[in-house]
Amino acid sequence: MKVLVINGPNLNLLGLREPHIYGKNTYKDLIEMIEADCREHGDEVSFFQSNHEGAIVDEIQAAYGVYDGIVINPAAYTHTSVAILDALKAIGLPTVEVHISDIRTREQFRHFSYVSMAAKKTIAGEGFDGYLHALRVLREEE
Ligand code: CA2
Repeated sequence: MKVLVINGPNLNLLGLREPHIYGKNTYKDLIEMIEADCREHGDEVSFFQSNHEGAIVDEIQAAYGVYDGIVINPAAYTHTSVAILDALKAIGLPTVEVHISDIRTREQFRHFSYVSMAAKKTIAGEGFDGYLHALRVLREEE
């Protein structure tokens, strides 16, 4: 499987702030964990992180015909971005949404996700392991 892992705004700061919510491991640790898992399963993985909504839309559009699936943590854009939702719907690739924290038990404004309308599954509250869970869901699709 060829998979693209997209992370949205501020996730490059993982491990540097708010460890009580997002853990103490860094974005680099996250990538290394996913790379090791993909190596083990013979999957090809690419990563994209951006703080810019349009850049994420561009990356999703460019994924069409290149990848078999997408794992996305849209971060704050989860709760605001019809543009990311539309891009995911437009390309139609199997997509799994991941949140490190449990957005269902946090502030009310985090309970709603636009992106979930384009995702075959939403995984929340499993920490970094949620990304590995998402990869398992995509593999089941194959
Ligand atoms: O739980 C998640 O993964 C979120 O997608 C993270 C977003 C938040 O807006 C969503 O509601 C839930 C925030 C990412 C910010 O990441 C930081 C990492 C370290 C320090 C500060 C922020």
